[in-house]
Order: sequence, then structure tokens, then C-alpha cells
Amino acid sequence: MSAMPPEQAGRLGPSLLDRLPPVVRRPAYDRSKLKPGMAHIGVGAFHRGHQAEYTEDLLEARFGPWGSIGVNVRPPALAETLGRQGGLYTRLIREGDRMEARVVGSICAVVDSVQDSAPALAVLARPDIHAVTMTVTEKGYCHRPSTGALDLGHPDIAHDLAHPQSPRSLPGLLVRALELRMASHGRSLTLLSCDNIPANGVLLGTVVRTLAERRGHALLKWIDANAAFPSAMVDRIAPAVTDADRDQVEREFGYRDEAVAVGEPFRQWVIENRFAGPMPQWDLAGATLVSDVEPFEHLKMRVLNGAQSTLSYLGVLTGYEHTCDDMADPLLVGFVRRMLMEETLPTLRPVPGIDAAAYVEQSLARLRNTAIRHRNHQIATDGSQKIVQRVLNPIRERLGRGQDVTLLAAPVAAWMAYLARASARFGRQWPVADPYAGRIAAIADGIGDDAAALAGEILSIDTIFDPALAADHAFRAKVAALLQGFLGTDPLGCLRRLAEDDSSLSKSSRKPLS
Ligand code: CS2
Repeated sequence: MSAMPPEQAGRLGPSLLDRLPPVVRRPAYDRSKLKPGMAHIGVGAFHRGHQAEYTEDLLEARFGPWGSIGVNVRPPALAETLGRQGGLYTRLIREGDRMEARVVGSICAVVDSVQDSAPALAVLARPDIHAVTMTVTEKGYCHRPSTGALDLGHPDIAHDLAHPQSPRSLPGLLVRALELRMASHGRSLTLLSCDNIPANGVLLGTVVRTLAERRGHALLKWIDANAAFPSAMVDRIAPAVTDADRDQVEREFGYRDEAVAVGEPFRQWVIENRFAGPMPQWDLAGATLVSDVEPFEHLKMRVLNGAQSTLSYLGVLTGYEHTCDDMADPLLVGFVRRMLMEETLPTLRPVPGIDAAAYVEQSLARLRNTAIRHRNHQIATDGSQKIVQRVLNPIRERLGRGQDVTLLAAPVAAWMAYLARASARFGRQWPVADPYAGRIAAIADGIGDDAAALAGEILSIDTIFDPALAADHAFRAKVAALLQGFLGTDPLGCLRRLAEDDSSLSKSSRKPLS
């Protein structure tokens, strides 16, 4: 690769754009003319690797006032990284030995609003902002995962009910921004969730309306008439960025970039075509606009994300570091393929233009990409917020139809084992980040290794497990049996036994694991 001469090396920023090495693609539009038309809350690696790149493609295809103001409401602050670089960053696409670099310019400013909501509110209430998009992770919505209702007991929601003008939660921030818009220019707003949650627009609409209702009927009425909450399915594997990635940019391209983003070549964005006002035409950049996102999101969350979560828990239990390490183990790959083909696919509605079995193979191929160092512990993070849409919903549907869930019970039990093994009782085998980590560790400390009692107690957490599901005897028994194995000295022995003794799967079809 041709690096920039060392004497010119510096920090990425607008003044460096004309001096980037030719191998780095740069904005093909005049960035000095870029005006903001939307804001994005949560400018993390995923946003930089996905939506901001779609916007960049759109600006190149048809230039318009669709720069994005990045609003950052959680640490780390962005002022010294992306902010100091004028919103510019390098997006690296990696696959095998191949790497492709592009400096993206679609984020035109960055606002940190971590301690105080005022800077964020000032942006969200601006009349030239027509859309607010967001990636705040599953737990940012302050909902109960089992039902999608706002969790009124959430400490940030309790705070926002008492102090609505200085909110801490995402729902509180959006309600206050809508209130400010209603009271000033009155312009409509589209609020587009880009998080991996089923019916994310419905969920966002629910948490915002529930909170707004408490602020008064007039605000709720205004929101119903002037705001839209379309759903969207987003997809690109974008692991946490490491020092090695930043150092590689410096070494190969000759400049320092503190806001590098890394991703795989594949990307997809399916957006519900229901907006409150002007919107960027992301369809010109490859996004798909549809009237119903649900079949797309079920396919993606149950197949790709379901595979990732399953592999992450089983992978940690086996001692592997990354998804691509899990994918080098024939036992794990065989199990996951079979789970998806036999139990997950039959729960899916047909998706226009996509063959589901081919999608499974494509997903597994993506997970095999050795250039994407996606840590199992990263994917395992916040599992309590992820397993409902990835695993529990297909399980519920199958049980409702009297179908078997032997294979899908494995990720549930593996998730329980992952959290239990992080407890003092099991020797704190790894640190866990999950809002339910403390509660489940306390359960494990109290119960110890009685797998049936442990599974029963975890299944009784009704904000995660729908009570009817938790009460299903067959499901409980399968989870308990697998959990016993996953807590033992040979955690994957039970998967191996499933593979060797197919009859233990109690299935009519008897295909070997391969
Ligand atoms: C991953 C997702 O960490 C996780 O939960 O499963 O971030 C996944 O990589 C993306 O949804 C892919 O689009």
C-alpha cells in the first residue's frame, strides 16, 4: 500500500482530505457545502460502519442537505476523537487478506451530551433536523424485553418522570425534544431506530408515547400527528475497534485516526416506508424501502444473530476467543447449522427475494471471515436483551405449534451457564456485562449447581421470560438438562452426545451433524 510521506503524516481531519494516499477513497462531493438534515444518537462503531456509509453513498449519488449531527449521550466522549477530526473517520472493510479503506464525511458535527442533556436537546429541537436516527443498543430503550412495554421501574425513567426537562434516558430525551419542537417551530420528526430489536419502530413509539402521555394529552396528540416511528432491519458485522486497527491505519496510510470503524463487506438495511417529513433517499444507496420489515428482521435476528449468540456462549464455554474460532470447530458449526435449518427456518415467513436456506449458508460464511475479530464476550454482552428476539420467540412459536425445541434450548441453557459461571459460586470465570448479571449471579450463589433449580429460578424472571414459556414442562426439562451439562467439566459433551446419538434429539428426521 502506498503510505503518505512521513513528513506529511498527521491527524485525520478536513485539511488532510486532499492529501490522503490514493488507496484511501475519499468523499466525492464538496464537503464544505454539506448541511445537516438529521441527527444520530449513539455514534458507535456500528453506526460508523453502517448507516453513515449509506449516507455517504447517497451524498455521492445525489448530493443534498443530509449531513448528520452525531449526538453522543453515553461515554466515551467523542470530542477528542471524531469531534477533533471534524467528523471524518476511516471505514475499513476486511475479508480474509483483503482490506479496503474509505474516509467517510457524512457526519458533519459531533455533540457530546453525556453529563447534561442540554446540548443534545438543542440539536434534536432544531428546525432543520427532519430525522433522528439512533443506535443505542437494546437496553437503551428502557423496556421490558419480554413485552416491549416501557419499564417504569427503570431508574433513568423514574428520574425522567421527576425531571422531564433534564432527561437521562433515550425515551426521556426524545419526549423532551418533541415537546420543544411542539412549543417552537412545530416541525414534524421521523424517529428511526437502527437497533437490533424486533419491531424497533413499534417499540420506540411505545416507550416514547408511554412517557409522553404522562406529560399531558396535548403532547401525545401532537406526537401522533407529527412524528413517525418506522421500523428498520440493519445488518453489518462491525466488531469493536482495537488499537491494532488504528495502528494499522497509521502504518499503512500515514495518518492517525482515533475513530476508525471496521466491518465485513456484507451490509443490508431494510426500512419501513413511513416517514413524517423529508427523509434521505437511502434507497439510492442500496437500502430497501418496504411496507413490512418484519419478515426481514425475523430472518436476520433468528438466523444471523441467533447463530452469533449461540456460538458466542458455546464458544466461551469451549475456550474460544472469536466467532471465527468457533466457526473452525466442526462440532459447533454442525450444531448451529442444524439448529437453524431444522428448528429456526420453519418459524420464518417467506422473505421477498431471499431463499432462507441460502441465507443460512451465507450467514455461516460471513461468520467464518477470519479478518473480522468479533469477540465472543462482545456478542455475549447484554444477552438478556438479545435472547428474546434471537431465540425465545422462535421457541415460543414452535411450542405453540407442538413442535420440538431440543436444539434451540441449547443457546438458552448456554446463556444461563455463561452468567452462572461468572458468579462467585462458580469461581467468577469471566466478567460479564449484562443488566441482569448481578441478579443471575445472586441466584447462582444461592442455588449452586442444582441445574433444574437454577434453570427454574432464572426462567421465573418475567421481564425476560414470558410466564407461559417459563411454565412449559418440556422446555424447562430440556434447558435444565443442557444447563447441567454446560456447568459440568465437559461443557460441550452434551452437544457431542446429541451429535453421536441422534435418537436423543427425539426427532423424526435423522440427519448426521456435519
Ligand atoms: C452481534 C451484532 O454483538 C452482537 O450482538 O450479534 O452486533 C451483529 O454483529 C449485528 O447485528 C450484525 O448486523
